[in-house]
Amino acid sequence: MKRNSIIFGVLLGTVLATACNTEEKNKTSPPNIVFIMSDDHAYQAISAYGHGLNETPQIDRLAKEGAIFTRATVTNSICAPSRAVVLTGKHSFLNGKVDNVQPFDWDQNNFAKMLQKAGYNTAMIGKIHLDGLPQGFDHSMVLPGQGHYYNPDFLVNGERKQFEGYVTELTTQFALDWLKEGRDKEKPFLLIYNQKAPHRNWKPAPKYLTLYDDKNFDPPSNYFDDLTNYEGRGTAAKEQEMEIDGHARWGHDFKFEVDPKGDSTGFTRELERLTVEQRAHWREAYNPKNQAFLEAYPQAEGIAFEDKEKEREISIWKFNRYIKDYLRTIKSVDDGVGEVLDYLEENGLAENTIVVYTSDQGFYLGEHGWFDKRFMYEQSFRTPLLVRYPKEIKPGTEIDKLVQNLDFAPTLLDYAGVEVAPEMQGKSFRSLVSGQSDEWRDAVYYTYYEYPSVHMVKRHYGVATERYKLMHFYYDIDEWEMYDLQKDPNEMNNVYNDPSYGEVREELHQKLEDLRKEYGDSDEMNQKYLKAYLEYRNNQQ
Ligand code: SGN
Ligand code: CA
Repeated sequence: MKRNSIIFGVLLGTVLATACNTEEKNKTSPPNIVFIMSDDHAYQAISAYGHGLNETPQIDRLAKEGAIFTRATVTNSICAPSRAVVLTGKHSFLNGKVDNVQPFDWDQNNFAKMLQKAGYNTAMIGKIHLDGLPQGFDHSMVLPGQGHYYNPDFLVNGERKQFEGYVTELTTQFALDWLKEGRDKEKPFLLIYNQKAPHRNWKPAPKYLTLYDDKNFDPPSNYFDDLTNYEGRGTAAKEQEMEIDGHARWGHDFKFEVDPKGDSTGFTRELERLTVEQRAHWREAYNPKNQAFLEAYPQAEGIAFEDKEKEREISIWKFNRYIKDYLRTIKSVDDGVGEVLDYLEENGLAENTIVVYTSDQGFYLGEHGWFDKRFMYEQSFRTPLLVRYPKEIKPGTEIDKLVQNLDFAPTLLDYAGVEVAPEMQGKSFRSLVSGQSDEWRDAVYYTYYEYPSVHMVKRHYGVATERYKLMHFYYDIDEWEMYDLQKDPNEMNNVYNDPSYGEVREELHQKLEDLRKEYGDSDEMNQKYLKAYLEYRNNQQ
């Protein structure tokens, strides 16, 4: 009897101690992280940013319940390099992935590896665009390269498998599967959940093929920038190849199987990837719209228009086809965010989970007449950023400081209580966003390398402060541009040679030099990467 009660007492003690420990663990346990990155999602197309273009009620939940960053930027506005910066916390010229073309070295350190070592269960689902098996993840299910919108292949821990369905919905489903059944529930988790959408060529989900059909979108005020040949800017703006009315294609981009001249566009071949039902459904949605256009504008291509008004109408029609498809793909991204947030809430995980929503860079939605990105001009330099963490971030927080994707790794490590690696160049914005500190950098550094290449955006680097921007375009030109964002938010007027900006210009030159020194960049570094790029491309051909 006595022995039994002693055993009982010991057992009870153990149970109580465990209960207390669990409670203790909950209070101090490291936060879970859901890091959501879409591809080419412009801040203009998130309703929380207030541009009135579309509604993204699910993404907006993060802004309402957490923080929205109004001047978050990237260090290099292109896909794979941006992802490399996010993972490594180092500028492109140090992590080596300066363009989409040359390989990424997965053997270097990244924040997922560090969290994994610190006891996190980690997964990467969706688009990553960095070749090789992702390192730092207990589970990975990624698209090879750009991936496909319809019936995509995924590399499931390195093994290629095709799945029937729509990529955005599948990516969400795989992320939820891992949250529900795949992860180790004894450990804190890091889920990187990356959508391919709204990347070119903007193929919407079956259920959204006719969304916005009854709407008309007005293009931005500088949509017809090309008509003045980019007056007030330099050669780089003039010589890009990313105009909606000029470089976007009837087939691939505007989804015509036969162009206005009656030629086949090659889009029929793209549709072969769809199942018979998907294809029939697709044609049911697009054929009538395309037919209506061809009837209204039988001479839309090949014949020079005498009628300026008609030309303008066609250009605006193209903008509408582009923006509607782009926004349709975002609708599915937004739905997915809602499903993941619901899962966290319904399972008691919302309180202790940091949710980040961002994009690999911004995008032009007709500003300057463009689609695509790459330039240090505002719309592609900036990226959306929303962060929810109820334990530390007050609902409705707005941050206008110059944070960058370079800061993501240090910030997430900081939240997780893991010491930031010394080689990381970003800065944790944890105390900034919690309101504990207001201290922040006053300038950020930018680099872009992928030229000559698709869209022909020239190599450049630059510095941005809250008000000004200074850029240097080099290689086949040698031109400086400078903008006063307060007076000229659309960046239409290069003031580099305006004498009244002489003093500001010198200050910006100094800042640029300081930042290049601080981060370890130089003209020699640019030459090294230029040489490697040209050699790599020669060897590929
Ligand atoms: C593809 C796109 C380009 C885009 C690059 C880079 N063309 O080449 O428009 O700029 O990817 O995009 S497409 O015909 O394939 O759609 S990135 O997001 O991967 O950097
Ligand atoms: Ca991208």
